[in-house]
Amino acid sequence: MLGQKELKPFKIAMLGPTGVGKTTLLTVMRKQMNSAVDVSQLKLDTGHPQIPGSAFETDQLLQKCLEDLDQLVKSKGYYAQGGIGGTGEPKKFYFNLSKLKKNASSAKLVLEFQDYPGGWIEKNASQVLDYIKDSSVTILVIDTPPLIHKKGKYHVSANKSEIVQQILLRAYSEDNSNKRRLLIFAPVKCEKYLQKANEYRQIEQSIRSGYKDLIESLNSEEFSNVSAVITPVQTVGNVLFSYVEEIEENGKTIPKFWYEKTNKHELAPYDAEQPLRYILGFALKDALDAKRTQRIELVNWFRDMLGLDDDLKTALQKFGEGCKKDGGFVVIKGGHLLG
Ligand SMILES: Nc1nc2c(ncn2[C@@H]2O[C@H](COP(=O)(O)OP(=O)(O)OP(=O)(O)O)[C@@H](O)[C@H]2O)c(=O)[nH]1
Ligand SMILES: [Mg+2]
Repeated sequence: MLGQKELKPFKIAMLGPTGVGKTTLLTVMRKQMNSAVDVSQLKLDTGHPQIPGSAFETDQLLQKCLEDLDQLVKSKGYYAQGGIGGTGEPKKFYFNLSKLKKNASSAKLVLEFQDYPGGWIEKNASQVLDYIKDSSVTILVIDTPPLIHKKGKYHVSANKSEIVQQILLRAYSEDNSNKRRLLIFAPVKCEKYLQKANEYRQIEQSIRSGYKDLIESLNSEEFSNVSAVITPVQTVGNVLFSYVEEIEENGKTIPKFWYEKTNKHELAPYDAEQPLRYILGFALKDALDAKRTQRIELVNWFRDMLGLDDDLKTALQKFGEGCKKDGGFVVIKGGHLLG
């Protein structure tokens, strides 16, 4: 039924172990996009226009997550408790972008975010590899307090950084298509490190040391098709990392990270739409360059981009230009691949 006019989505894979905040990031990204897109005349809707029920499904899921997240900032007591539960099965979230003030049939760019249980990076790694190979963008979600606190004492265990680096390098080397890729390091739960001027530098330094092998490898000629950026996201706002309780159990130390609430009991994500700005800038640049250099076969969603009217292109471009470039935001490599 989809026939020739099938709208191929632009694919984005989430990456990170269980509990780092992948689903939360998707939830707040959607929440903040609404306010961010107005100025650039873009409209963000949920769902894939050609998959019946996908809008309802994405909406329902995000709404539930939003309610649960709300409870994290609104719960009684000094420390933040609760939040959303783990993802039990793989889920695709669809967002589509169109020009504001156009009818439903006007041009659209469809984004497909692949979410799944974080435990899969160990238990079902081949599936995770396939998701990454198949996507143009990977969002590596990083739990920031374990990355930074006590010089990253709990980084390897909380962020499973060794496994994650192996998976990424494998996926990128095994892919022979040479398509352009964007890797987004997304440190989340980083409110505490963005309160005082210059503390944010710790985030970049810690990522550069915590993912040293990966970043060094990506700098080789083999990966000239890969661009990498850091976009810190204050996922919930008003909840700050406080301290680590080290619980001894069967001779092992299990860390519990405690977060304290500010006196503002509201969900206030900050910069959650930034990854999306980078993604759209990258996607548009890829499509426009492919058109110029006739690399059409590399960009399978590109034919649909061709169908985008000039207004939508301009709106996307404008939105992409809103990418932050300092205050913790860093282009690690491949700046020329970004919009
Ligand atoms: N304090 C604090 N907690 C957060 C933040 N973001 C997420 N959480 C909580 O961390 C827990 C894990 O978040 P999820 O988004 O479910 O993590 P996930 O990566 O999707 O985990 P899996 O689905 O199991 O792979 C939830 O209880 C969230 O409410 C944050 O910014 N601050
Ligand atoms: Mg999840």
